Amino acid sequence: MDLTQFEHQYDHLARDVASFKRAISNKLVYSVGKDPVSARPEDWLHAVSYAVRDHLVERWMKTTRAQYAQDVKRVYYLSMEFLIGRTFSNALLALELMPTIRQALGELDVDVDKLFDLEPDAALGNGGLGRLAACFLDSMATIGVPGFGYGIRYDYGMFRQTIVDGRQVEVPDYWLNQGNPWEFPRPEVHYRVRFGGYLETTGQGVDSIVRWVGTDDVLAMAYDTIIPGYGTQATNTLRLWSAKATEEMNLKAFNQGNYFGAVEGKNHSENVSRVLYPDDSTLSGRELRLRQEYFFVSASLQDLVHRYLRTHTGFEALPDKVSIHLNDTHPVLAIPELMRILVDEHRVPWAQAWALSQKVFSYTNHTLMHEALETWPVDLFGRVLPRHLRIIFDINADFLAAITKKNGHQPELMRRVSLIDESGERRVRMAYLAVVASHSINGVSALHSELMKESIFADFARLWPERFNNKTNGVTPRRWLAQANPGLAALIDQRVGRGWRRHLDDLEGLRHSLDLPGFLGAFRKVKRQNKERLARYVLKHMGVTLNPDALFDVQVKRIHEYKRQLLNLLHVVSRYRAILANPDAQWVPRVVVFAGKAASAYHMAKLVIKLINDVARTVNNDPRVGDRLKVVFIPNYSVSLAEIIIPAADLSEQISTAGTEASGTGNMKFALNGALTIGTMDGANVEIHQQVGADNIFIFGNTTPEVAEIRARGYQPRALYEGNAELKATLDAIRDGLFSPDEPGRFQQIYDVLVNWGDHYLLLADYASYVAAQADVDMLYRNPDAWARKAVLNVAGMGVFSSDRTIAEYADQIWHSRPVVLPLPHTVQLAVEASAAVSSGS
Ligand code: 26W
Repeated sequence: MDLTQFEHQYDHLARDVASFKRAISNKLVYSVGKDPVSARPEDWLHAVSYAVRDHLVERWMKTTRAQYAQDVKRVYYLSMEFLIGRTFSNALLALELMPTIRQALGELDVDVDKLFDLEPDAALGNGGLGRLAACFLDSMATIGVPGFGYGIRYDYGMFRQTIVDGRQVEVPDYWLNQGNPWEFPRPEVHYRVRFGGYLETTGQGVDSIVRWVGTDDVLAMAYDTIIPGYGTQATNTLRLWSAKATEEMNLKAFNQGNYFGAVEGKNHSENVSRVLYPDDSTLSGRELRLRQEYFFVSASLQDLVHRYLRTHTGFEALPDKVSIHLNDTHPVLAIPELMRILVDEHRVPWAQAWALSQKVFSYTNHTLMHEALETWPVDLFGRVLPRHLRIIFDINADFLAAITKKNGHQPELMRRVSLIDESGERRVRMAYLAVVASHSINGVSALHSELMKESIFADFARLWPERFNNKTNGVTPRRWLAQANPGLAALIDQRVGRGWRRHLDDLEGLRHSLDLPGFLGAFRKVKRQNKERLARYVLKHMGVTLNPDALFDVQVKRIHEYKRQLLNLLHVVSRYRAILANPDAQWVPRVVVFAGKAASAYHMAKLVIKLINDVARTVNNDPRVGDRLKVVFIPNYSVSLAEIIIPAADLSEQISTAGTEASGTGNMKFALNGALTIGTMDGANVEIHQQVGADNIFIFGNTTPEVAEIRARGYQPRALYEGNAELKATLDAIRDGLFSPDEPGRFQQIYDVLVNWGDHYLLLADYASYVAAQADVDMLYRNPDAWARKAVLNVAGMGVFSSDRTIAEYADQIWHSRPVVLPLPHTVQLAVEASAAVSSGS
């Protein structure tokens, strides 16, 4: 088709208020099918979403066409999780349509702020890893990296957390029940994904042909979501796969009159995309999880190979046109799957297929925690994916032969690096497979990347030092500043202009504003308004009144022992006791905010939630305490809640045991929103410390080498307990039921873990220095201007933590991708042509 002619046949969409009023009304009637007189707010939300989405579609098609025309290298970001949150206000921001839509809806008598709150979060992730993937999509589009996200369209995302009698109760999150106006179902884009069966081999050695037969199949169907870039016409695509049965029903059962039996199989096979595993950092090891991993990886690989072959013959150019990035080990089956497609389906010789694979794959590690490292029992693996197990054995044989050739016969080394762990029940080591197959292996903060080379991948880092590198995480300033904190965004605009949304380093310019009359006052006013907004939320949803003049001390993240919410709580309890002992001292009023989900089977994390709630109830209802201390556990932490909580924080708690938090990204969001950090020298805190300067952060606790030394010497938490009267009294109070009078023994276990069972995360070793740092916090907060100065210096130093910087480094150093060049927008193009005509005199 002649594209120019085609372009004249659809409307280039107008962006004025009147046009939007018309478009929204039309969508309401003709797409949603609702009469304006009976439309519910949900209907209006869908109508306006469709109207806005149309504007993204134009950009999307332009970008896709340009990508094809320029035959650019595409980056495929494979991730089991994308924690997107809401899309509507993000899209308005990307299209710079917020004021227009506000006015258009206002004139239609619809309250836009009410609509924002109706949109469910797309919570297709657990925590840090999934949210990072979402920030990366935003940055790839913004800086023009031709990227595709591939993942799973879970029917049920991260569970909704309710708190019943102080305990976490999980509720299913059926986020699609109102429909999802942002996705495009693509029933024509589907692939067969096979499971089970057995292998038939013909021929010998390199010429042998393996056929995988007798499988149980399911279809993967594509759903596309447009990812808009900011300040650019470029967009990208997030393609999520949903399982469809290969046959609607079993006709034999149906004909025998067994209707329900006939659809049972369908339900069973479609379970593979039903629900997100709500496990952050422990491997469940369940068969359905392995099936999920293969399901999305197989569909994605078939799809990208298909796309490549539309414009290429042969696979020689594959590494120049395709990068596949593995977000942790969850998509590592992509490696044997690519080998299977190349060798079994396209008859590419094994050695050549392997060489291509090594150029295509790169891998990010997100945790050093042992219990998070994925390994799968060989038995289970062989039952579900016999062909892939065989391929992994073959890769392993080649790999072990190669290192033997290089280093001589070293049985001990072979045992350590083998892709198969033979020490007990035989297991496949997914992280090692990722390392062996990838040309780049990166950690997510400077410290983590070093520790990764010293610990879990030490042998590999010696074999291939050039493959290992660091890419410190970042966050998107569009969602985490412009969208979440419009007040601060507007203040920054006045001082340094609007360019920081794409060039976060511009925030450096705030340093010059520190001494401008009124600036610190304006900054404090914004913070105060954000605290009022959070206080309104807490009052409405929890019935607890917060004083916005108090210091808001915030720890929000997954509940995990290594993140040490308990250490925070020990300080809270000590403070509570001190207030009771000395009520007339000059206390700095504090509100301590917690939020976060516990994995459903994580007993200790759930007990911590109960303790936080029991402490909150006790403290908040103790008339002797008053405003000096309030404690709240806000239920159901999520992306959209984070957007309310983070801008309201004065103090950001980043207090993991040194050496355990790979990076953290919440730490960056808080500092970007003008909170001061109290933290250990862990993860990206180390780099935040470096950026903001030692005077503008509260660092405490043992460092990573000190932690190692304490453990090596034989750590004795009981000695610390007995040697510190305040600590002892605090732990005794928890143990003896001060917060659980109805069940005095409820928290005995928490006491035991810390005092008697080794305190694995060294809370007691860091307690005294943490409490001392908290005293410094109080002292500084008494001087509002001094506090605000440091807070501004935190914002000013956050430029490097933009995910745009992170993605530019990935694109440059790992993917070697180039941005797609977009034709100028229609109107600009005409203007350029006109001025060219004038200057050339034609
Ligand atoms: C297989 C079970 C499982 C599930 C999730 C194992 C491991 C995970 C993730 C790797 C946990 C995770 O989200 N890690 C976090 O990744 C963030 C982004 O890089 C970092 O900022 C966090 O420090 C890290 O904990």
